Amino acid sequence: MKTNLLITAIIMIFISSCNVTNVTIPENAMAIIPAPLSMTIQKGNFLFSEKCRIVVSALDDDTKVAAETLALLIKNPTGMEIPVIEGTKAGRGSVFMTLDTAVKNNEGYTLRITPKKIIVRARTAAGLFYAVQTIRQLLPPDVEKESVIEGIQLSLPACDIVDEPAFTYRGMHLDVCRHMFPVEEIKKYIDMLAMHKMNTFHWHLTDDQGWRIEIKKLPELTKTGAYRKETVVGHARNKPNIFDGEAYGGFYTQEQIREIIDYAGSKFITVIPEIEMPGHSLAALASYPDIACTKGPFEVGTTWGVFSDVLCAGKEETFTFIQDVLTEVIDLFPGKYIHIGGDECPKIRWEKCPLCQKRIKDEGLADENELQSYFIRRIESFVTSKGKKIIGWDEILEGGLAPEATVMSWRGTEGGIAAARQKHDVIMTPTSFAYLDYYQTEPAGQPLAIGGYVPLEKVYSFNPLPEELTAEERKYILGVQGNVWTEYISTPEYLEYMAFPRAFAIAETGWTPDRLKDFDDFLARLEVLKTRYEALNLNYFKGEYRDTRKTANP
Ligand code: TNX
Repeated sequence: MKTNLLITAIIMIFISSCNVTNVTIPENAMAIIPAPLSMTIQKGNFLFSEKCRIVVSALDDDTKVAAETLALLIKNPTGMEIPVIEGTKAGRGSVFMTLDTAVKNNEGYTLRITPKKIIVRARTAAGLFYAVQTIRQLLPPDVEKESVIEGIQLSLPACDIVDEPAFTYRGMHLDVCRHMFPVEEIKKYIDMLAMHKMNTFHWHLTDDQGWRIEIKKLPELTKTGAYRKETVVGHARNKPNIFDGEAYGGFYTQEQIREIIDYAGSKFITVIPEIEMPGHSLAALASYPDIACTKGPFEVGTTWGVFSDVLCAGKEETFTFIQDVLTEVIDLFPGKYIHIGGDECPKIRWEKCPLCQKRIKDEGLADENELQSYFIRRIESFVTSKGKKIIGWDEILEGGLAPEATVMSWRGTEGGIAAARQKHDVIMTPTSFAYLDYYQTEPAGQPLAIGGYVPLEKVYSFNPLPEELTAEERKYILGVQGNVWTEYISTPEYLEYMAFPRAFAIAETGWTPDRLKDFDDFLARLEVLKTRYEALNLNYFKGEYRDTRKTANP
């Protein structure tokens, strides 16, 4: 089997486009991303046949989802309907999925494939689902096509895999405010996360340039706040700005949002909604100007950047407004986190606003930074009262952290280090490794992007555990996330081009322990998986994956 994989890998490289980075295939190249903890190849193959049953030790809603995911993978190309049954017994050629507390990691699994049967053990249904994703990557790419292929035989190499994630949080973010994407595209994005064992989709739903979530109590948010009159053309830093003169906008209804949450849930992915405050709020101010410090009127943003008009921290109406929004958001999203933004909030309106200044005085706050902390703390206590937790960008450290807040470290890892030292949970998402809106290769010849340079190799090289932290402090690092801001990403095709394969490197960073990561090996596995991405019609980037600037200036 080793030789077969090796040959497949070599053939794949041979037929792939000439633009591809040169890689040598290591002997053990089983093309699984993220790489499993351990894997031993055994003799022979397992063949899926009509006799196959998927036998689950305890059939509840979640284990059923995991088992049916496998049944569907087999059904798509073969047309065979493999029954999912509860129990412990079945004939030769069956798959046994067992919930087993001997597997210590909540998302871990063991997978034994022999010529006679497949045995999957996991502590939870999520672990069973991840084992299915491993099986998926070992099956031929034809399983992705959703159409029956005459005479196809689905076989798997006999092997033993023991696997578990290094981190509990493995996420991808998507900004739908600067540009929106159809529900179907968001599902495709979620599919790619699930296939690579990620468990979180961070959905950035409100910003200056558009409010994208229906809030029934506040209809102006989607009537006014969801539309901008035009959009800047080219890079926003090219002054004077030129505009396209075309209205842009839209929003997701609560029904569509539920559809996406359920879809993600069926792939063991939690959706974290982000509602930005107190900055990045022009769309809200355009809808409800009374929650600003000054009179307005305000317009939904038409260019990119940071705007001076923000939510007023002095007015009680502001807090009523946010609580009304969050009440509906909390009802919709079943996960434990609500992301409240907190980034890039200029303080110049607050400095001049009598109500904000009164608040500073009344609350005994030192300055506007502490006013921002007051704001976030108040929101946190509301969110906590509803049984949820907040996440905020690292600016929420300035002026003091809210007691239970989780910090998303984006301006480098410093914010994350400071938060972990204060015993707060941290998610690492630093610009220089995890901003997938930045160029992934030399900008010349590339479609317009925001700037920067974050090639695949750079993304892959990230270690979320900072050396500066003690072992005790490192426990607060929950994991890693890639961010896709969409100022310059306006189509599904371009979204896929920017996000993939860099998101797969994020997935491996979240799953595979740092000591087992190897970029050349990752590239070799990526080459093999490319036929699968082709079958899925994924417009992933196919250019230079290495960090050539690093090579140029060692
Ligand atoms: C900074 S990251 C922002 C976003 C921009 C992004 C562009 C963060 C918390 N704020 O509003 O879209 O840079 O890379």
